Amino acid sequence: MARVVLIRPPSQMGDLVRIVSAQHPVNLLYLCATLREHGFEPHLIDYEVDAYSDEDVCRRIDEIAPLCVGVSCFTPQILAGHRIAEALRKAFPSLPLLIGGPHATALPRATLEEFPSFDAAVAGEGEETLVEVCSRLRDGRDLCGVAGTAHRAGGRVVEEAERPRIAAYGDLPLPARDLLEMAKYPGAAKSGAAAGVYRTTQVFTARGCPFPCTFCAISLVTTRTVRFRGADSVRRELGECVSRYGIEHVNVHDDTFTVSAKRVADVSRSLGESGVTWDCDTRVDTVTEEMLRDMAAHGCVRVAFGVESGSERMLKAMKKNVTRAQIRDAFGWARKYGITTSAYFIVGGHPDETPEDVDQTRSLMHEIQPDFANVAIGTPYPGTELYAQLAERNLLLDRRWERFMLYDRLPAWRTERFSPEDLVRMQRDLIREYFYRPAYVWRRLRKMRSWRELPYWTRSAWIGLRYVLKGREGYVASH
Ligand code: B12
Ligand code: SF4
Repeated sequence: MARVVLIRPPSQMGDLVRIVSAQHPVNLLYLCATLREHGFEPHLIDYEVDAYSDEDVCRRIDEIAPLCVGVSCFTPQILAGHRIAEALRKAFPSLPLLIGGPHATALPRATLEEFPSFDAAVAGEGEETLVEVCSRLRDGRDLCGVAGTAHRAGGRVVEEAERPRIAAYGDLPLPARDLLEMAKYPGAAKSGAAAGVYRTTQVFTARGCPFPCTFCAISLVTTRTVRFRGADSVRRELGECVSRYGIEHVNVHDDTFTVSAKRVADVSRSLGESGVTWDCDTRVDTVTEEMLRDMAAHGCVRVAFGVESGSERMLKAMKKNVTRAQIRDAFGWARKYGITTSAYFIVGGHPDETPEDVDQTRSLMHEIQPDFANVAIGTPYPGTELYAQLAERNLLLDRRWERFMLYDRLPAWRTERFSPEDLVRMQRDLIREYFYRPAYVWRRLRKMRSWRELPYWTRSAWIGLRYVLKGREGYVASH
């Protein structure tokens, strides 16, 4: 049986990775399950949990002797991903090397032009494309005509037609969690949930988000058409997670979980019946008080809302199109039913943001008092409207992709009013002012679900403090 290796490169999150801990690479587990269903033997190498070295990857590939190797990269991981490809190219000159993920989706041709060790890029959802690519390679054929790819032919890069999204997404096999060494994932967290405490996995019950937020790269892969999985398939996955892997907590990873009220009721019930606690990400304008009450009754312990800004002018400009009143309501309702609240904020999410807009974000943050506030620097991921806006105004300073992080790097862009250093300083000031107050610390301690969480929160406070203090010196000089 032909073997195929998929690799997740090392995390680029530096110290902060110790706050969030490694999540299961569910995207790759879907690819592995689909390969298996089509007669291939998938192998997963995860350098978020294993220590990376060129020697290690070459040794493992030598042992497995695969038909091809695929590397999965977010934009800031692309250099780390290419380093892997370079090492493999040197050691195995004729081994086909593929790249996939959000960066290759946005820039399939440019990725191959910039990173010569890759033979082909897969754009968009990868399940069907990867099977077709591997079948061609197994049969000794080239990739001409394989929709959803860019590849090299006759010394040129050829970009094929887009592949339509997977219509029967609900029919995909369940993610191949059996390929994970579970002990290496001690219980992943999302912001505001303790890592390493509850055995956790991530479950998608739908793909796609219909909203047009200018800074968001999500719909590039999963599209703006929402596709829901059948309730049976979700129940089967939850059952397997609990009975086979002892999962206690689920991060529901749908792009906007509450996009359909009826659906939320069905899925919440399935989650509740499976006995896990769970959390989700969503928007403030797609929840109601009753919905949040029912979610809490079925084990939802945390909701993260994309708040983004306290300035309604910015919320419009970023096409988030929610109001401060909706934000206040959503946080009030969630709190009323005992749900831990997380809020995602952005500084520099639009090129015209002003210091006054940032002040409004600060005041809203202190007004709604989320249990956890996540402040990101608006990052122009390729393919987003934000990227196009900054490029058009000549505000992209360079393309050092490793800097395209929401945290911990000096941005490779600026906005009309803010330099890269300003963006870093404002981000860190907002974080410091919000978290490092006695009232917040006291509330955090009171809201712990178990004393087992204490070491996690202590570690987070320490890592967070180091992070904001680095900011006061300017920015992260090492990057
Ligand atoms: C879960 C998640 C994480 C997890 C890690 C998940 C993982 N698998 O490694 C955590 C929380 C750690 C994380 C961190 C970050 N994330 Co994140 N994350 C997500 C999230 C919510 C879901 C990922 C997912 O499973 N998607 C669903 C599947 C279907 O899509 P997919 O991942 O793109 O995979 C499909 C295809 O791309 C393709 N594919 C992927 N890899 C490969 C490889 C090969 C060989 C092939 C053939 C195909 C292929 O097939 C897959 C299945 O169809 C997405 C949002 C989203 N909905 O995608 C953001 C998202 C991927 N994250 C994003 C970002 C920016 C980050 C960070 C850089 C943020 C930061 N801190 O600065 C960090 C980077 C961390 C690092 N490792 O260095 C961006 C990526 C944009 C970009 N161009 O890079 C996204 C799209 C969200 C956004 N803000 O717009 N993330
Ligand atoms: S930020 Fe949230 S609501 Fe907006 S497009 Fe992305 S996933 Fe959808």
